[in-house]
Amino acid sequence: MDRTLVRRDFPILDQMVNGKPLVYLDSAATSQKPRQVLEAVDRFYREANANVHRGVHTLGTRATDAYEGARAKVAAFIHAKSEAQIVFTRGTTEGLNMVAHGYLRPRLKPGDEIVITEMEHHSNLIPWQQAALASGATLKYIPLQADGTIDLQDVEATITDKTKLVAMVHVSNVLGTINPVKEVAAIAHKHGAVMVVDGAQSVPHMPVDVQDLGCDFLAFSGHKMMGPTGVGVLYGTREALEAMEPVHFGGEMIETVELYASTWKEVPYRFEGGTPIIAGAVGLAAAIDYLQAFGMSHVHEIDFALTKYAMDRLDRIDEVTIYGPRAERGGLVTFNLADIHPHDVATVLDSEGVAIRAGHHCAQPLMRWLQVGSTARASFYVYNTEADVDALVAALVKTKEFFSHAIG
Ligand code: C6P
Repeated sequence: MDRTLVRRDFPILDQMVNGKPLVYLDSAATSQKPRQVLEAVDRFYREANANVHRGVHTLGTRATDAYEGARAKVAAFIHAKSEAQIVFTRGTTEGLNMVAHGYLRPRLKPGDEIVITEMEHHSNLIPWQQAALASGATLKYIPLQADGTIDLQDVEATITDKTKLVAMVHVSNVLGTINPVKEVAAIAHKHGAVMVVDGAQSVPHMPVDVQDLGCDFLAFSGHKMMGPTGVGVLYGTREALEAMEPVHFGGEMIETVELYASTWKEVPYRFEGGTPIIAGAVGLAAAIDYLQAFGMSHVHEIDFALTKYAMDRLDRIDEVTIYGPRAERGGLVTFNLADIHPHDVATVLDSEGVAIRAGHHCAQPLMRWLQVGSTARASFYVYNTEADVDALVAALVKTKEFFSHAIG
């Protein structure tokens, strides 16, 4: 596939920022959207917009078909056994909170354990922390190795028969670490615990097969995989979803409502209270089509090649510290430049048209583990090229010069 043609699919990339061509290296925060997705959402509103599962009229049927078609597409994309295992959510954060509130809290007792790692995004940390605080359960952390990976022996040592739930990020949004979630799921299951995977950074960038991983729940966000903001997915096994309570009550999710009691629709509809995210799901389906035209293995190869190229180039700049493992990793590189504050780095880079993220990346415990307040991060997707990395490196060299003059 010709990568310069790929770029043409993303109209937003074709612009000048601060007088320089835009170089977008912040896809881990949110990805850009190809015109195929923009057109699918536009077409939906122009030709099919109606509420779903209610109207008997033609538009209602069109909208319902489009929405349920998107569900089937997502199921096939992550190799779920059935579309009934796909719950549309607002994103990863909402999916993880639904599991914490609907699945974990009702069965958590004092003395039970929840196991996570020190590299978790706040969205895969606070819901479990709050569940532990509310119930008297203990939150335990699998420690990190010096290179930002986890050791399966530590996993074995941390998960016990008291563990009710293990939650782990598949690909770290800071370190790029790809965690062995399949092996961890097997250990969790040996102890009767359920396995929750935060797929926010994996599903957009590599093949993910939920049956092969053996996880009970997996959450991800559409906006990080070329889909619209405001749509995400919670996958669960049939058994896990049947055991989960709804957390959003109202229209669409009920079977019968009496004055003092109600019953719920079958899974997954009982989890989608209110008018669902219809156009978002349609856009996500178009994003999946777009990604599948590449093939997810190819997406992963492109991201990793760019990351490796970036790490090689960054290594050549004095005083750049790169965090995370070097070999197997996701499509991002987190770094610091001397003791220049990452926000200053990002600001100078922006003046050169280069968009990166700076901050704690919603992973404050991990920042403490790295012994830094914040970091800079460049993240890649299939619309990026080596030229973008070269622009990043050139802008960083300028940043370093700028600050050495300013300080000197
Ligand atoms: N990380 C980043 O720049 P939401 O906001 O619900 O779509 O995704 C939350 C989330 C959960 N887990 C991981 C591993 C993530 O990376 C994210 C989002 C963005 O790294 C915004 S902080």
